[in-house]
Amino acid sequence: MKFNTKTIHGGQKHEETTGAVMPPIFQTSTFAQSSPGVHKGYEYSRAANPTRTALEDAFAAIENGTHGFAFSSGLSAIDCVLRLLNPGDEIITGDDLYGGTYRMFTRMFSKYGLKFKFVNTDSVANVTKEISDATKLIWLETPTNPLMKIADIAEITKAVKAKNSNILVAVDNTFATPYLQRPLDLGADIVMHSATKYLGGHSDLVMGALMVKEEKLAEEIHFIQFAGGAVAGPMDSFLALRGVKTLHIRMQRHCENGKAIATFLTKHPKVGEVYYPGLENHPNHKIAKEQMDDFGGMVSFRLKDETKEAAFKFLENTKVFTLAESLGGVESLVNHPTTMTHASIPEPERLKIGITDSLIRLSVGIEDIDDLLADLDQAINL
Ligand code: P1T
Repeated sequence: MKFNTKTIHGGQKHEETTGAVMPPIFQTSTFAQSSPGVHKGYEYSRAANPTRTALEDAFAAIENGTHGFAFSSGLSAIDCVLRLLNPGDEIITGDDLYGGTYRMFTRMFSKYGLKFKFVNTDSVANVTKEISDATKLIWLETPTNPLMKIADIAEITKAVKAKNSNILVAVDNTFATPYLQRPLDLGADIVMHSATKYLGGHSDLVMGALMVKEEKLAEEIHFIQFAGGAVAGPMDSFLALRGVKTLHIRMQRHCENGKAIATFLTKHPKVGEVYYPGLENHPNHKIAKEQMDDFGGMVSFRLKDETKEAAFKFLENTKVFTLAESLGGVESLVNHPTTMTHASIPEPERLKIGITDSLIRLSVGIEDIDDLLADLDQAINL
């Protein structure tokens, strides 16, 4: 199946008892057994629930995996991956990550003996030179949140596996989605999503996803999902599946609007730096062009007036863009990373990589582009 068919049909079958075309919301915690241990494949909804199964099969299909897993949040999906490791293991990851991911790495898992090395993952050598005997996981975000850096998934995976084929490579594919890039096809072992974002697509749920292609890894992840218990509920699974079915047409418009806005911003006399991998002057544009089918709907930028006051004036005055955390919904959002999504990163770390008070992040929605451009223009010119 082509991608645009997979989003709708991938892993899906009609419900057996009624023929319902869409999977019903099996809002139940438990399932009747005719004799102890004798049941119809479902026992208890933490282990599995039919609505979640339908979603998990769709998740696997769209990332070209064999197994998908739906978690109660993106962070609980990341938490699951880290639980594959043991005290003393090392993780090499990006220096630009979603603030909550950084917080989980540094403040939750460091105290259990995991060691994190943060490098700029837009260079393969930066990653490989940090590999030691203790390295067990490479965690990539690409494009990164919020600076839109690109990591070369295929080259990093090849170089890492050449050093030690047991090191796992995991990719947070939240910003790109499988519409734009498919990390499992590029050699990665695990794909992770905050399904809260583009996969769900309507800002009406919080959910995480993992997709893998290898049986043993799938078994380990299923064990942690079941034993740890951070599962997605039936109602949210239904909503996320409904979202996935339109991923391709939403992404098409997100990309068109994102490109138009990035181009508009680069030409605006009051705008400074613009961060969008589709721009030819983006430092990683070449690899972005090879790795991604288009460039997505996330755009970061700075006003030329780099004061916090100027940024706040803009952020308080957009009318179509809503000032809010999150991204990837049909509606356009604007965010101030230093005070919102990345506030949990200590200031010195943020400043080192350029997450300063002047940085503004847009999640470009699928509204009419004329309204979006007019809104940005009026707020910039205030
Ligand atoms: O919020 P949650 O569903 O738990 O997902 C966490 C997460 C993981 N990875 C990336 C790349 C993310 O962007 C996020 C969540 N990010 C936001 C809420 C945000 O506004 O950036």
